[in-house]
Amino acid sequence: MRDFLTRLPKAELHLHIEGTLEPELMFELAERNRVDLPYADVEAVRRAYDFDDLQSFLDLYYQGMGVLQRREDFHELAMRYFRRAHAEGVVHVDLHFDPQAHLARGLPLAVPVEGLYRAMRDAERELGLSTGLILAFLRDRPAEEALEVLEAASPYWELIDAVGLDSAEMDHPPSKFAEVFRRAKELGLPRVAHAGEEGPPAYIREALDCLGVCRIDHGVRAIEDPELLQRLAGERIPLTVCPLSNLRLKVVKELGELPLPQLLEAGLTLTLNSDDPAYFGGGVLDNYLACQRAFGWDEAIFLGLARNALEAAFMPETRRRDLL
Ligand code: ES4
Ligand code: ZN
Repeated sequence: MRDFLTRLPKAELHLHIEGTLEPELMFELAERNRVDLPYADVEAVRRAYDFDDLQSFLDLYYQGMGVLQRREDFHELAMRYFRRAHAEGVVHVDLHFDPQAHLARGLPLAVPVEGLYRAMRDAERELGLSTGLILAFLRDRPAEEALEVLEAASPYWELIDAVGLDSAEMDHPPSKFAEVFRRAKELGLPRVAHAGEEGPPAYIREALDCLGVCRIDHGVRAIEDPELLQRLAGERIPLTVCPLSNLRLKVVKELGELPLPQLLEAGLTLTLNSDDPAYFGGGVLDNYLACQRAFGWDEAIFLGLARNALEAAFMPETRRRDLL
């Protein structure tokens, strides 16, 4: 099964590039950029990755990315991830990045965007990997700031494949960002949003109704709302679920508690993704393997999940035809 799942052409649709920062690179960049880290060594960093919930993870995630200072740092971060993903049989990645987290540290927008974009082109040329770029807004910051970032990104609108919504979900409903997402729609940008990870099913409805999203990131709490399940199935809205993330952030105590078999039974379009692989102990393949162990799924189910991801990915139709 491991061989089959490795060879299966997979697309990753839910990945935060800043969440691919492994402790080894964190230390290298801290030294190179003279940034102080509150850890003695790589093992101490790994020991700190014991999270109670989403917020306790986000605190370390925003702190860790402080070592990313130059275009080259973002390029190296992304290339290391792309090489790893390629070796696991990943053929396409839609990556989120968090511009506000970098702007708040005093970096110009050009630093993350140009570093990441160059890595995306290099990965295409060197690895044959296609990629899509998702500019994510931080939902625990003001909506006005998100709108300013979207406008400030005008030199890069052509390079961006979609906008997204991430960070702390509770008390930051999607409706808060209705105006920002209206503007993104006006610019012709597809929209996605995290919803129903820690937040209630009502947030998934809002993401659909107020933001016009074409995919829901996470969405596992849809299981609590039968009417919503029917709608997600009927409109074929893909959910980008991240099993190891849900486990490490204590959304569930064991993988087997995740309602993935029930969501499939209800006819939903699921995809399997890694979210923040450096922090949650695994990449895409590990997430596939963990589901195999937890749910005993056969090859046909995994073929269907991988196909769902290729169908929902932000990639040129010519590329999709080649892959499907
Ligand atoms: C995230 Cl797991 C998760 N949820 C929400 N926002 C995020 N940003 C990075 N990882
Ligand atoms: Zn996420």
